[in-house]
Amino acid sequence: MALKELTAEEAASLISHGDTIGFSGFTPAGAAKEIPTAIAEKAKKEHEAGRPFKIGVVTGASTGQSLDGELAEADAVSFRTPYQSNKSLRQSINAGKTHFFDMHLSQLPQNVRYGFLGKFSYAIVEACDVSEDGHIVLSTSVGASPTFCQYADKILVELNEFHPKALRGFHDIYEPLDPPHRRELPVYSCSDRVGTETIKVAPSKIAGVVRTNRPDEVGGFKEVCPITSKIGENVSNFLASELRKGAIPKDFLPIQSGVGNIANAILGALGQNPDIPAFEMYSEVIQDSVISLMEEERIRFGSATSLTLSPEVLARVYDNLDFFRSKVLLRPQELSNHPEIVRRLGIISINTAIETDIFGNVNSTHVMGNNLMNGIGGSGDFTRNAYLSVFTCPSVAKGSKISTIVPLVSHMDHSEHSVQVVITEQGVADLRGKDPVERARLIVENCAHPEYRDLLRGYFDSVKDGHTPQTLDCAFAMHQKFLKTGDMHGVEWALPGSQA
Ligand code: 0RQ
Repeated sequence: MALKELTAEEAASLISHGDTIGFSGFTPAGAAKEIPTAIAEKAKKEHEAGRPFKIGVVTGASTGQSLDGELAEADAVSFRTPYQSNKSLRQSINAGKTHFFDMHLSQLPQNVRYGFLGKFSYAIVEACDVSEDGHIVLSTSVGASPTFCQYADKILVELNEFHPKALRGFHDIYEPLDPPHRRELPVYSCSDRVGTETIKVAPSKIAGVVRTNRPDEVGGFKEVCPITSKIGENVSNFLASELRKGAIPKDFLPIQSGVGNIANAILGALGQNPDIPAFEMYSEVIQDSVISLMEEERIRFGSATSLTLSPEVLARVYDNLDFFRSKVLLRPQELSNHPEIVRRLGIISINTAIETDIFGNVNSTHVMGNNLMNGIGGSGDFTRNAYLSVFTCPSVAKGSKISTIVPLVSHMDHSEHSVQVVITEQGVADLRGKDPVERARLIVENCAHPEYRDLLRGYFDSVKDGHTPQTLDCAFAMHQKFLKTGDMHGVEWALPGSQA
């Protein structure tokens, strides 16, 4: 049976108001592009004609402008999960026009299978190849696409000829059985292959194939700056000292590293540290610095769910696919982020915080308590289950008007029970085995910016009672000061014996 070829507009015409769609994409890598843009156009026409048109958008994680951006700008997203990083969509969410609920990325596929998110009418997935007998070869990410394809009523494939068909073999497609039949996930080392190269579906389920030739919409990374470089150096020196102490096995452990400029700088620093042996990655995302370190043989293997590479670096990979074939596996996010595997492999997790409080609670998702930034992503999957969990961030934000070290986080994603080490450009606070008072001292003295240290010392020094030196009256005074004046400096604690 030949698969039916459609234009993007024809594909979009199949989508109805109220549908929930599972789109491919984990970061802009491998995200559907052509059909979501056509759906956005359809939405605008429907709105002009006075008819409602909004869909539920479920993806692996963030996507590109053609998906989240176009749909949000067309006011076509009724609800969205599990992670986004698009400016227009963020505005729509923070304006209350799009319902967004956050979720640990490893849990999304099982929540779909369990029916927690309702019925999915279509899976819309980008592929580098699709066969008449229903084998779909994904492109630069796996994300939740295997689950979307199995669970949705119908599938639309974006066959993107920008990606070589020779990507076949880079994917390891596996879905666990659901409870009460679930068994252990058989990944015992980063490079264990446990599944298949393709997603296999009944050909009759494929409603159409739309041909495209478009690169992923991945932006480049900012150059490493003195702050991110110092954070990277602090992380790599800390891990090297743990290795010397024997707290990390001598062959080292797999690294999970967050996505973004700070994470890119940290990986670069780890790779350059001669005291750290060549290592493996078991992470969500393989980004630019990982590829360079593979070429330099500093990273031996990378398991992830996406190849989130700037265009130049992806070109390097495509020019040398045979070299990378033995070094990279792309798995469903259910496996790349699975707590069981993270705990088994002994992963060292390194993620970025928006703010950290003096006790080690971390906010990864909200600015000043109410505005969503991106979402928790995989940071919770890894942090809670890591061998060693590290959070990094610059000690100040917005030209030092904001201290990222605060008395109490304005939103909590990772509690003090999961966060073991906090690292800024100022230094390292190793919180293991420390009580709340010791934690507060370490974080303020080692991680806070010198401009804010006296202020923070004044906060906890004045509280004499209780296990945790916290004062509910003043816990958010720094945030409130910023919201009123645009600057956290100069808070005066309304506490007896306090110093500003
Ligand atoms: O704002 O964009 O206007 O300049 O937040 O901050 O310092 O550039 O760092 O790009 O790494 O993002 C936590 C958001 C950090 C990200 C977060 C402002 C700052 C800047 C970005 P501008 P930076 P990053 C999965 C890993 C959650 C998901 C996760 C994230 C912008 O890392 O989404 O961990 N993490 N996934 O100015 C106000 C503060 C601020 C602040 C920073 N306290 N208040 N604004 N900003 N701190 C695991 C994997 O395996 C991939």
